[in-house]
Amino acid sequence: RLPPARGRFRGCLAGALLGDCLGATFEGREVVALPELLRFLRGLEPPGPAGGSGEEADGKETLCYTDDTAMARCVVRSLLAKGEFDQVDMARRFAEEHKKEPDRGYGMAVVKVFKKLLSPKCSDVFEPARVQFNGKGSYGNGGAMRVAGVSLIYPEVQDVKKFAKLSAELTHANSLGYNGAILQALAVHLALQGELSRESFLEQLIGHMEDVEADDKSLADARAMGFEELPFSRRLKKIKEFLELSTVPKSDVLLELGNGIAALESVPTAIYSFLRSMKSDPDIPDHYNNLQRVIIYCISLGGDTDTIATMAGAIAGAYYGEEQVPPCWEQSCEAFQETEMLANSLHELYCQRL
Ligand code: R7I
Ligand code: MG
Ligand code: MG
Ligand code: MG
Repeated sequence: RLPPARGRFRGCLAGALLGDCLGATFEGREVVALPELLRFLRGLEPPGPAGGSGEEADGKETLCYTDDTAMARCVVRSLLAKGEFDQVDMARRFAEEHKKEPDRGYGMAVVKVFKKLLSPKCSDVFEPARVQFNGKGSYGNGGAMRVAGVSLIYPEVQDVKKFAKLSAELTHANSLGYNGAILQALAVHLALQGELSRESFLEQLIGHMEDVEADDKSLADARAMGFEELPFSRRLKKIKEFLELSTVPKSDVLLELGNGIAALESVPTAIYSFLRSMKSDPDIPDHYNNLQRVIIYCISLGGDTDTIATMAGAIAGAYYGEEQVPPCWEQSCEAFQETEMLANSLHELYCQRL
């Protein structure tokens, strides 16, 4: 088996960073008007030959990354430092990162987990997550938003599933949270293999998730939350229906897939955004490439824009590679130079494991 090109690893981390930094500008807005979004994006580009006023690049504001990237980098750095998943090391990095920079926009509840993890009395790093929400565990998208690194170090799909779950369980003990992380990790894993059609991409995800969601805890958690059985698999099937239509109104996407802070209302939306953007979109100017189209579409949905765009950006970046990462977008992002080094090291470890 040949390893995927290094440019896919760089594309993945760069796409994730772009989604977070660009999406953060619009996070929590119910409606994002496309003309406003496109105007914002034009502001990141160097002025054209006609409009060069001389105050480009260095006069521009840096777009800060949020908790999504802060935690994604903890995952990556832990995997690189240990050479494999290490629950104690990863948990410590999450907690220390939050302590160092608490104002990155973290989820309201997860902060309690970080505080407990830093206590010397904490002997089981999974325990603080288990007691969240009266013992139900969080179903937020925090496990999924940061998981891409797992797919960039483990070539085997069983490992991707196993360690995506464990990395998520450090903060998200509800299966509706960690199953979202498994789904996102599987999407990055498949994207890394490259030229898959959207049909077979979805078929493979559905096959895996029907198996993942059939376990007792997943069935019980879905029931307890009042959801239908196999809720992620069901949304993947809805995506298949959407992709067969020539146009899908935004309102239908929001109704069926969502744009919320729950993993169930955001991971399938990110996957749909990636798959739909393989084809052009009459509302998005043609000079934007596929990766740009993915991020523009995610942000245009409103809601949890940084997180949906970072997840879709990771998938699209792995699929299209670094060639589609526009330098002017990337250079607008805080600490963008770090992605290249981290991605190169992940690629090296991935190749060693193959
Ligand atoms: O999932 P998490 O890390 O948050 C990630 C989100 C992303 O959008 C980031 O960009 C950032 O803005 O936050 O953090 P959690 O605090 O575990 O979950 C996020 C939110 O989901 C919680 O604050 C709750 O509002 C909600 N939530 C729940 N609400 C009720 N019952 C998660 N689980 C539950 C629950 O069981
Ligand atoms: Mg965020
Ligand atoms: Mg968010
Ligand atoms: Mg580059």
